[in-house]
Amino acid sequence: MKIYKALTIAGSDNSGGAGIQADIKTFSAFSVYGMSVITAVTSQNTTGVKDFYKLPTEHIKKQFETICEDIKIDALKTGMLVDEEVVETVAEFIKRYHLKNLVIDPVIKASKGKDLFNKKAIESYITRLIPYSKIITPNKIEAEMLTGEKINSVDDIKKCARTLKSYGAEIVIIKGGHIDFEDSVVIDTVYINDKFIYLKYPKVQIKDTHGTGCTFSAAITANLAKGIEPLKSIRIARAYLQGSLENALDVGKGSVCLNHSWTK
Ligand code: PXL
Repeated sequence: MKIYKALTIAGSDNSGGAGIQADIKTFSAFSVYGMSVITAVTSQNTTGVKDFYKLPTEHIKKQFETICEDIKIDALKTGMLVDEEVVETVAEFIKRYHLKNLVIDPVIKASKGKDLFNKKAIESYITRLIPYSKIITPNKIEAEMLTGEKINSVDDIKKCARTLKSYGAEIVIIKGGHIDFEDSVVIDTVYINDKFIYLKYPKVQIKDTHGTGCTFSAAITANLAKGIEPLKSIRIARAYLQGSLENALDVGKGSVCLNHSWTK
């Protein structure tokens, strides 16, 4: 049996809802062998992020190098990259090892009390990393921060997607979770081959959650790793995310956690 291998470069969420932990659980749900390069370690639970510690860039490089020297990576994704040094490190490794199938989840927003990103890194994303990406998956805020544009209408979303594509991304997905088209649905906009495709799902009425962006991008990455074509990978990933939201788990006192194993 062929083993498909995927790598996540992201932060650790010790409470298991987002970041590295969500990514690895998702890779496993698709029977893809998961690996990690940890950029930072957060201290958090379902009520919020209390603190985070960035690992020294040299150590992040060593994690990356040891994997690349040994194992063929079929697809990879990025999450919380913290600062421009890490963004540039990822770009260097992608170039050096000719890595393919990069999914960028540009985790930029400040999350419950702690900034997960340094604004200087935005420029590095645009000039160094996005040119290597197959798919980029920003939410509204991230798309606005990366483009300097505002999203208030469907036309704004299209304009923003075109700008992100002009940075070198092959496929752009602007997630609809923070955009209110209609009360009862979430619409993700996929810009692919100069066409706009809309993925429409009923809004799941649950308490606050986190890790949805990590899970969605990890599911896309897992399917790309298996050699599934991008649009199909995106559709499979979105259906999987919906199931993990509909079967969410009340693990702690705060936000609910996605159920990564709901398909089993
Ligand atoms: O969902 C964004 C995110 C990504 N990565 C880590 C996080 C969070 C949000 O809290 O903690 C490690």
